[in-house]
Amino acid sequence: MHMFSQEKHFYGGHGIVAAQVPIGAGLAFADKYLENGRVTFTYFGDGAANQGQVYETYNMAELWDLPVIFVIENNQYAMGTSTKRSTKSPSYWERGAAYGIPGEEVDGMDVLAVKAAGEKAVAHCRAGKGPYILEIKTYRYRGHSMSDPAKYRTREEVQKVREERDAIEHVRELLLQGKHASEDDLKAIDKEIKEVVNEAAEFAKTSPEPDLSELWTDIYADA
Ligand SMILES: Cc1ncc(C[n+]2csc(CCOP(=O)(O)OP(=O)(O)O)c2C)c(N)n1
Ligand SMILES: [Mg+2]
Repeated sequence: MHMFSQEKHFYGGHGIVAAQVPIGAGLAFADKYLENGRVTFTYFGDGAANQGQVYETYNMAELWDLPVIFVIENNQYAMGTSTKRSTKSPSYWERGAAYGIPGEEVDGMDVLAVKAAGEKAVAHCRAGKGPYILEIKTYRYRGHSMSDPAKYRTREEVQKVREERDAIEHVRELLLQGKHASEDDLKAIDKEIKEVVNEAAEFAKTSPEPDLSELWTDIYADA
């Protein structure tokens, strides 16, 4: 199940790993054509970054100077293996060089670094210079799904990242040290977020199942 909101220009996720990359470039193509000044962010993982369609997209995006930012969320793991076992070149953003697309590595655990890199990439696109790649270095705490025993790493590794590099803990420290917020303010935010999530979960659980006829909505087939 994926979220989608045309009104908010949020075009969802896709069940096919990396399929969102050419779709993101397509949206950027439309924006360029319509001259509306918009920039598209298209997000994908380290696993997805080894899919062929990513590189077909890079070629076209750079050829047509599309206003698209490719955000690689490198959390070090794909479905059941680590980047170390699956990937020859450890630096994903550098692959843009083959197509003339600039990019950089960003500390994904540092909110201010991510903000600054995002702004730089948007300015690049808005200046008509074409696509940009941001490789966001982060970490995946949980397995791929309920059935992932995560045998590809140790518990100690996960614990160490939680203790030393956690992104939320980092922003918490920045806010407290800079006196932008008190412990109580942060507790109130936590409480509010829990309420929003609980309400959304309750809404999903209590909503009626779609009618069976919906199975055919927006499905087309040639006989
Ligand atoms: C084309 C395709 N192959 C395989 C899968 C199964 N699959 C779902 S997620 C996933 C791994 C994705 O890893 P990554 O891109 O690193 O994303 P992460 O879950 O770490 O954010 C795979 C192989 C799929 N959905 N689509
Ligand atoms: Mg990953």
